[in-house]
Amino acid sequence: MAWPRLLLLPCLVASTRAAWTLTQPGTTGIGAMQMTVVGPDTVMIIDKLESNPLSTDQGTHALGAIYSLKTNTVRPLNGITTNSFCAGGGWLSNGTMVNMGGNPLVKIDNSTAQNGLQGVRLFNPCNEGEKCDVYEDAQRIRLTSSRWYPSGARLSDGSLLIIGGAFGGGWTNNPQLNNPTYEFYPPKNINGFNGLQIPSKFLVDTLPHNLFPHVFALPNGQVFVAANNKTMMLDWQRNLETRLPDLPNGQRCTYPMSGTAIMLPLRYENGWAPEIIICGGSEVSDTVPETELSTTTPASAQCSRMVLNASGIRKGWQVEKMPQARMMPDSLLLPDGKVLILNGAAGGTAGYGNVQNQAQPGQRFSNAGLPTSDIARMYHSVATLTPKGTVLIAGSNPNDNVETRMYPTEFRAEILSPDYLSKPRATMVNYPQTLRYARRASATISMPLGRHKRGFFFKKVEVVLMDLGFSTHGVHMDQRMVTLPAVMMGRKLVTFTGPPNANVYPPGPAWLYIVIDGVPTEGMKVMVGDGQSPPVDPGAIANMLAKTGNP
Ligand SMILES: *[C@@H]1O[C@H](CO)[C@@H](O)[C@H](O)[C@H]1NC(C)=O
Ligand SMILES: *[C@@H]1O[C@H](CO)[C@@H](O)[C@H](O)[C@H]1NC(C)=O
Ligand SMILES: *[C@@H]1O[C@H](CO)[C@@H](O)[C@H](O)[C@H]1NC(C)=O
Ligand SMILES: *[C@@H]1O[C@H](CO)[C@@H](O)[C@H](O)[C@H]1NC(C)=O
Ligand SMILES: [Cu+2]
Repeated sequence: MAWPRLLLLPCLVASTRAAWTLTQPGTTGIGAMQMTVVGPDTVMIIDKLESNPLSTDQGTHALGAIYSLKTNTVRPLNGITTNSFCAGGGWLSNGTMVNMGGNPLVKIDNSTAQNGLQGVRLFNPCNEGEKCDVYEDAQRIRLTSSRWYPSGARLSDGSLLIIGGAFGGGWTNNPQLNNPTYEFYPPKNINGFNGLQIPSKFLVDTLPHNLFPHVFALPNGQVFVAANNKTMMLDWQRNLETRLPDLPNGQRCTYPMSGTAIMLPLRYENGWAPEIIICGGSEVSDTVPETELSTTTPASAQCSRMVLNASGIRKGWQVEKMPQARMMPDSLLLPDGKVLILNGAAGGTAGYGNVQNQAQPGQRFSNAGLPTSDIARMYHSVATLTPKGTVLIAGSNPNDNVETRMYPTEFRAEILSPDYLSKPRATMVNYPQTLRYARRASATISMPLGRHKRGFFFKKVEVVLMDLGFSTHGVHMDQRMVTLPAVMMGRKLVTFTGPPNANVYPPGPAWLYIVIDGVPTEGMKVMVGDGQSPPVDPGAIANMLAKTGNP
């Protein structure tokens, strides 16, 4: 990728006309159902077992791959032994990725994936060029119960909350399939459950449309959860559910009425007050039977937003409209504070839209200057911001197995470059490897040459910490942006203060971007907190293994 070098071209400095661009630089080798950034140049992709062209070292169909943003090629991930179909994922405080849940045993061609409904797949990132694979051992490490379509969120102690899902695959959830519980990885002895799953009434009341709930760890230590047209805060430390208002006008936001949810940037200027926005999905009643839903069932254009503090909750959900209705959209936080809403279907088309966070209601949405794609990104498509500041878009496979008819299994990857990448861009030269809570830190930036010569001047420097999250089914688990108070010391040194506590940014991996007059540097990986493993309770693990089957 040529961004840093491009910045040195004087002509580029002179012409700062911003433009978004879209390219198709590579293919993914497997269906891109799940995606998470693992390194500066690497993105993990996870699929189910199907007739993927990419093979593991054993010659079987690959279920996982590492996509290189440098070469736009993939290498297979070995070691996924269970069926990761429709699994969720997240990262622990020590930098290990957890992929959890999935689907039953499947055999295709000469490849077999064991029952993955209780699967826990671990991955420790390595440098590009090194080889690191997925680790699974269901005898030692597994979920308490079957979870197809579970969600996850990293908590303030660095562990993962794993919530919801179904005992088996299907389309719409129902009382027989529903797994209305949550658990932790690693297992905890908490509230009397000693490593076992904890019932959630919310996940009963949100049937039938409650799979892949939208979940965000909040600065108050609780967890926001949205499913169907309902929302709540879960106080996991006390096992208490506090209901929040329903989404207005019948908007439903979780599978199969998939909308997208985002926690807007947590900004130090307003005390890191969390604001949630939920866009798209459906306004069709959840009592309409499956048999009456079709590809022509309209999607919702509604976005509902609410600040999750006392006054915000009193005010309730505020409603605005996107330019287009979208089912199964993806939404991404960009380091410049904008929210990009993309992908999805609205009567069989795909396109892009954009929300500008700071703009006034009514002017907030803009799709001016955004390219459109001729690739339909529908069910089982993904998108993520990359450390480079680009957006990697891949997938779409509304089929049982690899399919070449309409809508085919889509292996083409696209890179969307936001307008800020066509502007002169600083590079981060020095930065901290770890960031401690409320402690000072500093980074050094180097300005593009052309601007230096003219006595480079800028108005605003922002230090932004991002969790790029885990993307699947339009759900972006753990996606998070936190701004940090910063001052410029001279022209190169930026000093800033780490996040105030583990509720504002749970301990674990983050990407640090410095945004100068709206143009972010490349993101650098930092560990927030001490990099230690989350608490491990051998008693809770032993109890869980003793009391739960291994399917
Ligand atoms: C399965 O394995 C057999 C024996 O190695 C081989 O002959 C056959 O071509 C393989 N089938 C597929 C679909 O890969
Ligand atoms: C949410 O959905 C339920 C079940 O269909 C319905 O009874 C309730 O009225 C809805 N809430 C709102 C605010 O529309
Ligand atoms: C809630 O957050 C909003 C937006 O940041 C802020 O204006 C308001 O004062 C906060 N209210 C309370 C009660 O903290
Ligand atoms: C992180 O913690 C998990 C849970 O205890 C453990 O399985 C994993 O091996 C740890 N990773 C590292 C790099 O120590
Ligand atoms: Cu799925």
